[in-house]
Amino acid sequence: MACVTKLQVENYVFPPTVVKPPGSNNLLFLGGAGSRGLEIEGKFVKFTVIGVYLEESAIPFLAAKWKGKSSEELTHSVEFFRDIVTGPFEKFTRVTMILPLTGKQFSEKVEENCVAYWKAMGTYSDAESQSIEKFLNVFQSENFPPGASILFTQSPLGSLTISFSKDDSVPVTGNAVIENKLLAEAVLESIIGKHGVSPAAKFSLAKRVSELLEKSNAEAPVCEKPGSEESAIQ
Ligand code: HCC
Repeated sequence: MACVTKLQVENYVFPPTVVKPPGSNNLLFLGGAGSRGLEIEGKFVKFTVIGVYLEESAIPFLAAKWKGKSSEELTHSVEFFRDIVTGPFEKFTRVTMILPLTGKQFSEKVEENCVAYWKAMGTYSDAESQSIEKFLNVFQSENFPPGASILFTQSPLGSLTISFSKDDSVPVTGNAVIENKLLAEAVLESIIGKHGVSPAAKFSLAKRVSELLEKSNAEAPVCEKPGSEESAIQ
C-alpha cells in the first residue's frame, strides 16, 4: 500500500485508508479531501467536507500519463480529474456534514450537477434520467445532522452504492445500489470534475496524487512517520 497520511478538514478527520467500504472488497487510500461551500449573501459558508478514496491500482494506471507532472499542472488539468472519475478502479467518497442538510436539499443539488454534466457531454438519455430518479428516492426521507455522512462507492463496472452513517463509522452494507455507470461517474465528476463543487478537494488530490506518482516504482518508498499528519487546504 502506498504510504499515505490522514487528513483533517475543519473538525473532521479522514483516515488514511478505508477497508472494504459498502459494495467493495478492497482497501482504498485517501486521495484527497477538502470542504465544499456556497456563497450566501456575500459570505462563503462551508456546508460539507469531502474525502475521496481510490483503489491502489489507481496509481499505476494514472502513472502512465501523469507521472512527472507537478501538482500545479494536475490541479488545472480537466483530463487528470476525468481520468480519476472514469479510470478502471474503485472510488469511495465520504461527504460529511458541517451544517445540517435534508436528503432532499442534498440530492437535488447533486441532481442539478449531474444533469448539467450529462447535457454538456451529450450523454443524457432515458437510462440516466431513470437513475437520477432512483437517486432522489434514496434520499427522500433522510436527514443529515452535522457529523453525519453520505458515502458513495463507485465500482469500475458502473454501480453506485449509497450508504449513510451517523458518525465516523463506515457501514458494512449500503442502503441502495444503482446500476448506472454514467451516474456513478457523474456524482464524482460533480465533486472533483471541471465544475466540481470542491476546489479544495481537487487541490488536495492533485498534491497527494502527484507525490504518490513520484514515489511509485521507487526502490525504497519513503513513508511518513507514524502519527504525522497534514492539514488539508480548507
Ligand atoms: C455532489 C456531492 C456533494 C455535494 C454536491 C454534489 C455537496 C452539497 C452540499 O453539491 C450542499 C450545500 C448546500 C445545499 C445543498 C447541498 O456537498 O443547499 O456530487
